[in-house]
Amino acid sequence: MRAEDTPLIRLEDYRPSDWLIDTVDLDISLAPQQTRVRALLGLRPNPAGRPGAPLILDGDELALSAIKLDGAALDASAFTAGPQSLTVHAPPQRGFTLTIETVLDPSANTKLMGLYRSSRVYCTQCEADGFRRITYFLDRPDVMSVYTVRLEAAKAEAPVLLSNGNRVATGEVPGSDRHFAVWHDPHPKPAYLFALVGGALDHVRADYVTADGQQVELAVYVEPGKAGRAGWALDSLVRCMRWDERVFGRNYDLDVFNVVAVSDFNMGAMENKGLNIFNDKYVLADPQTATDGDYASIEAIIAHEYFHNWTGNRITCRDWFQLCLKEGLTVFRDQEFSADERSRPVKRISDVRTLRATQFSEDAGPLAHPVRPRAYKEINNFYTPTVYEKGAEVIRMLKVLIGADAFKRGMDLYFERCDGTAATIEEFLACFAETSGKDLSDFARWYEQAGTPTIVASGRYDARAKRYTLDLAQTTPPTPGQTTKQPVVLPVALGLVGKGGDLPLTTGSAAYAGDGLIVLDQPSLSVVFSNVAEAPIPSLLRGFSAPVRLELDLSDADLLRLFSADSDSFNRWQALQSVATRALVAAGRPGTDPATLLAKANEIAGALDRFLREQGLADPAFAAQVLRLPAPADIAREIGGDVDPDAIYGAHRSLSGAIGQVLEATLVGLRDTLATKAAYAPDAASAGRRALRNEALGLIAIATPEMGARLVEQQFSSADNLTDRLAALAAMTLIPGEARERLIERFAALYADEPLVLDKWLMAQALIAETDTLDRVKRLMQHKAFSLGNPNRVRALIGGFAANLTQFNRADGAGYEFVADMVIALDRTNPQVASRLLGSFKSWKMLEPARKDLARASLALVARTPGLSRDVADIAERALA
Ligand code: 0A1
Ligand code: ZN
Repeated sequence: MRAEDTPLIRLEDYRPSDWLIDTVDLDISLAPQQTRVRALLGLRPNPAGRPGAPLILDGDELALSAIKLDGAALDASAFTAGPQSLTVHAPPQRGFTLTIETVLDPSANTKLMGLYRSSRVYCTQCEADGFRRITYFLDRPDVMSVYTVRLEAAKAEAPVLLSNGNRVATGEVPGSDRHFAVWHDPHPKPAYLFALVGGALDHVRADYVTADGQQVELAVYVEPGKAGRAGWALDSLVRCMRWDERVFGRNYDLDVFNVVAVSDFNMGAMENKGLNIFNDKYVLADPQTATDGDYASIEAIIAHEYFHNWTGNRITCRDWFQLCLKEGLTVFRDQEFSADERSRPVKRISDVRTLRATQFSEDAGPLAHPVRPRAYKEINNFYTPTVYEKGAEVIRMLKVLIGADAFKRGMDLYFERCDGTAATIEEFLACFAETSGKDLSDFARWYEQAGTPTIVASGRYDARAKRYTLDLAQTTPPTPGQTTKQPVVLPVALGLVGKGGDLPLTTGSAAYAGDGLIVLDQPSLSVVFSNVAEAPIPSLLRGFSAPVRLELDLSDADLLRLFSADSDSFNRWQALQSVATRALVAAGRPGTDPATLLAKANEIAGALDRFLREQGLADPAFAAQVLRLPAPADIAREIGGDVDPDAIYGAHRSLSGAIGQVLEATLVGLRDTLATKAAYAPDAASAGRRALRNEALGLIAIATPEMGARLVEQQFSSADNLTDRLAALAAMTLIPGEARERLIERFAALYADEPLVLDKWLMAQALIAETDTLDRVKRLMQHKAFSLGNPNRVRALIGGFAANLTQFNRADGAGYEFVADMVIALDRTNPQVASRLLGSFKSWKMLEPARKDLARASLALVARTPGLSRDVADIAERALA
């Protein structure tokens, strides 16, 4: 496939389906190589479609074995069947049934779309368009059907048989070693939410009663022997179900809710109705095999998939252009849940770090696209940080702009009005326009316009008139296909910080919405505050109220004052990050005097020292975030062009090392104070203490490697949990030498039977910023822990390498060549994993000219490879454009 040959699907070409499928009866007889699928579809013409239209069903690599219309065999001339479609030329213009039989080979399905086998477990993945790999269908989200599914399998091979909805029958197949289960899902759903699971699985279960009194059986299914690791997922499920009842008034709506963990999965997890299927990485946890970060991710992703039951399943998307309708909103909901369960400011900081690292970089490169794209060639390439994370930011801004009360009423209206439908962004926004009485047509531009806006801000204080004037201007840089940009509606939460804290805000400006909020909805504006008693320091974008870059010309001294005095925790953290970023941006450019960076290191270290001594123990999770400098990749993005990754990494190391040296005594003392004899517990407070200890360990390792290595050894040997062991390993990867290699071996031996832990081991090595890392990665590909067939292994080792700023971007281009070769190899078996890996090239255009040429050459090599999947061809084409 060449990308030029693939049709572009456009939002403006949307039209309703000519046919509807009200009911689907599936009879699936599972067998490893020959699974038989009989689908009985209840069809009728769509009153909103074109009368007399043929019936064209989607397929993907299918083979038809039988077809009947209203129970009678169809004449061969009445239909045309191929691997990619099935057309009934002149279907009756009334309701009728179609029976379709196909035969599948789940064991040969390496794409992990449709029905496949993972470690002897049958499972499905149908979003976005995998159902058409099971049977011919109108595989589009606005065709919604009621499903009844009969599953049959050998009892020994698949004692557990699950599908969507409620189980209505089970039994033996007489005269055989097989059994069956029948599932019925009363809620009409699009095909992408269909799922089945069959296998020998253990489970943990709990009874749940919804706020409106419905009994629900909850269960988490895992590979045999792993039930001891399923408790946290189940616990998270119960907590998020209660939270959704309390905060969004949403109750669950079936008698059962099942979660299944599988070990081969292209993404994180999937919200199939009543039967969520997960990458086992986001289910399995115990203190020995999961880190604090894993516990937090499991909680968040369990919640995310559960929350989809209302935002995604009960109300789904009319078409795939509306993907953000379910994804942005559901990410917003899971972020809020985690913020309530843990620390809100710390959650916000970590979400903003992710947003900047993944979405801002996407927005700044050739793969930039709007939150709601207008055209695509391959929808699977649009499950992006822009659709998910920026999509969530848009919802967050909406809430800030219309206020919590109108937002809540808007959500209620949306749930009431759109329940059971396949909706659009316009329908969603209309609910909030109605409850807030505001015109949201300008706000809607957030869905259409790609690129990260920049706000340029400056302030002037007139001491005589006691007036402070704040000038704000916005611009959005051009992105592919969008050369000119319109202003967007930007909520700018702010405070004016005086010596004794926030000053009262008095202004007659129409842009001031009260409660410390300016709405910047034009190219520029000025807001004049009166009765300002002293020269203030502006604290802008509090809580990161809009997903933008901010250019505000504050001195480092003012920023350090905000760091110590701002009432907004996010901006306290941001202030110190800004000081460090500025220093690193300057040092990352050629020709800067190293002495300047060292002077800055002392200044930053002084502020940190005070902070750690006075407040480090008050909120260790926050302190850990403060101690973590912006990553080298953040600095590269900030520089934006002619980037030399080695110079940036070098500056980063120098700054960290210098800060670490000044702070040594404080860090060591803090580590001692935070050490605990209590057994591991995954709660946020305990995790925060470990995070701070381990952040300190990393700095010590860079600043004083001998002491670092000693502390690492101690920590590794005495730790009772993976979080501390892995942090020790990560710190040791910063210290070249024999001791590091020995620790790497020790870790591998300890976790030889734990693939998910070895993924972290693979990644820690792939991230080492040294020139022999590429050879190490190639060697590790031969390790028994690695397999090109498993997406988690590939993401850990190859994906980890592609995220290694200095080594992926090696000056000799060998990093690009390696990743390009891997993309080409993976594309033959799993195009989705291959195209995601190719996405690692998304920032190539900001590099200095020599690297840029090398990166372009590797991308071009991929692009001209014969037989590419649509997934990879699409990314290669857009990345090169
Ligand atoms: N809807 C899922 C994401 C998802 C998308 C595609 C997949 O196919 C491989 C799998 C999962 C979510 O948002 O969690
Ligand atoms: Zn989702």
